[in-house]
Amino acid sequence: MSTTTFGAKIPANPTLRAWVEEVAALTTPESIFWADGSEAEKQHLTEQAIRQGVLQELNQEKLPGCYYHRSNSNDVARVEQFTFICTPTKEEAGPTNNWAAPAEMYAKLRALLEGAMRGRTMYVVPYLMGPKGSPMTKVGVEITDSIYVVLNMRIMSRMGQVALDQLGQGSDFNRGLHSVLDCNPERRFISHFPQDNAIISVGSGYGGNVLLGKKCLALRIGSYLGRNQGWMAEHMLILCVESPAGEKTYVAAAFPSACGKTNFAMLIPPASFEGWKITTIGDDIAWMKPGADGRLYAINPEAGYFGVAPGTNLRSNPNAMATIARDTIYTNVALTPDGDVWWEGKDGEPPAQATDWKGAPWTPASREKAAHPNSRFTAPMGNNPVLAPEADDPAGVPISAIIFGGRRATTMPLVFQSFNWIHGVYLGATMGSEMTAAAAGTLGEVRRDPMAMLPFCGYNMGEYFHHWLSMRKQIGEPPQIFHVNWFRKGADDKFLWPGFGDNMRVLKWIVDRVRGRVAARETAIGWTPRYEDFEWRGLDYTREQFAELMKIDPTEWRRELMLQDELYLKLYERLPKELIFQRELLSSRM
Ligand code: GTP
Ligand code: SPV
Ligand code: MN
Repeated sequence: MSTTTFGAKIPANPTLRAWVEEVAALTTPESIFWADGSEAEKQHLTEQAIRQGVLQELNQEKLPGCYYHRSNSNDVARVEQFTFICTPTKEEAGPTNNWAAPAEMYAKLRALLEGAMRGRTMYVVPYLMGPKGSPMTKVGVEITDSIYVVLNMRIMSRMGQVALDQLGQGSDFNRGLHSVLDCNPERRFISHFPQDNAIISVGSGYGGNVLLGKKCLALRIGSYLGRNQGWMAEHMLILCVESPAGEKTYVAAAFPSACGKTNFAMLIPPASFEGWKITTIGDDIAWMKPGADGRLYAINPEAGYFGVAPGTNLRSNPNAMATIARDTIYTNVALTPDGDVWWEGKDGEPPAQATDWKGAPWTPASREKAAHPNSRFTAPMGNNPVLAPEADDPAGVPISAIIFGGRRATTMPLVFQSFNWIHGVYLGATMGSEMTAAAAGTLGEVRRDPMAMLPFCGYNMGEYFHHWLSMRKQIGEPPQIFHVNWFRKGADDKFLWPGFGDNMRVLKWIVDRVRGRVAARETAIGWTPRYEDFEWRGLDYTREQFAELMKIDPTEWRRELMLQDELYLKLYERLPKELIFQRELLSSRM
């Protein structure tokens, strides 16, 4: 077995070396490649990926540094049914996770991994989740046989030598092992071992299943560590609202997968909001910890965006379009004859001819979609024209507001504010959303997705609610909690709210609320805005339209309360009594 490095020395860390040797002995690769994260290494790996047909070069004049990847058509989204939390007892994983006994899962995976890398290269990818030098940052090492994973991890995390430097001689790092195997859904397991700080993922090459720093470490293992260590790992974007006077307010928001985090994090305010600016700290994950001053501080553990392509265009998200114009890996979008990319909802007319995400010829007359609905881009955050400098700040940013929001055609008004932290936790815990293409499942069906963490909580969801409630005691100045819904529809099945940049109008109300500058109306469900408290300049939106958008319909809410039962019954044994009281209070207010 040969070993390659690209500039980096093989680290002297005995724990890391012993583990890498152990994995090599099991998987028997032809060679081992230690990734250093350098530019030269990127070039080398990219050339190799092109030779192997894993990547295809795109039109370098239009899209410099951009490449195309097509995944196996059976492997295009996260697979919640094959995702496991392997804790000593089933109780610890809780009723919302698939559970397997660690010893059994290790044995099963070991058998699958035996000789799995024969004749192939095994890549060792050290990485940081979090800014260099932050006390909140964690070290991970992912061993993978996928060159696509290495190139994506390079974008999504601070990868290579920087992580080895932070690790030094330490042994506190997440061990992630990934092999595509033969990409067979019957041998696809995304397994987490929280007590061992370990992840093993086999049988898939799709982002959320295999970029192990992201959902596996930063959320599933992260949430477990956070509960034990007094911090929170959340499926939240982080943004900064800067007023014309230069006043900065930091906001975190949890929306389920494919429900608008990337869009909201990069929002461009309408022209009438002169002097207002939104900058991005993160678009998917927040790690939050109480600071010495009693406020809740957040970092974005990631360094790039793994974003949904369909619907991204110059009107909906110009900053994303600028971000993905270079140094981006596109996965499962459509290809045009001139080496450009296309997806449903991109600007301009559809191309007369294209190759669809499966590699088949496509024309606008085709019945199938050109790009997969969950096709994605992987782009470095440094490309974002509105990247906040704070994204690299080891101290993080103090959060003033937390927003929860799902995709709801009915029931949920545009925005309301909770009465207090416990009520806010109840709003997050009972959040519902329609299923999207980001995970395999029934599209459009409303399911409870507490805090947008249903697929990502690495321990018992009831305990997770307890953790949220108990965090209040550590935070002297807690963020205010809000609920939003960009997706309410009218009788004509059209969205009632324009969304995207116009969400700034909601954000401004939220900022004004947390700064005590605006009144609100008390309703059964929480504090709501009055029409006259919104900044309407530049948008023709009548009082009547706003009333329909904000309507609280008692019949719909009675159904909503019944739907919560599904979750409450499932979690009954560990459900905090505070949440049961909140439901009772809401019910009596209704
Ligand atoms: P993940 O990466 O899966 O976690 O998704 P995300 O939460 O970052 O969602 P993203 O911003 O990529 O948006 C997903 C889809 O929602 C896209 O098709 C967007 O066009 C659409 N979307 C985002 N914001 C809005 C909005 O304000 N209104 C409407 N109607 N659609 C929106
Ligand atoms: C999500 O599904 O919430 C994503 C994409 O952000 S993935 O990384 O695949 O989980
Ligand atoms: Mn996400």
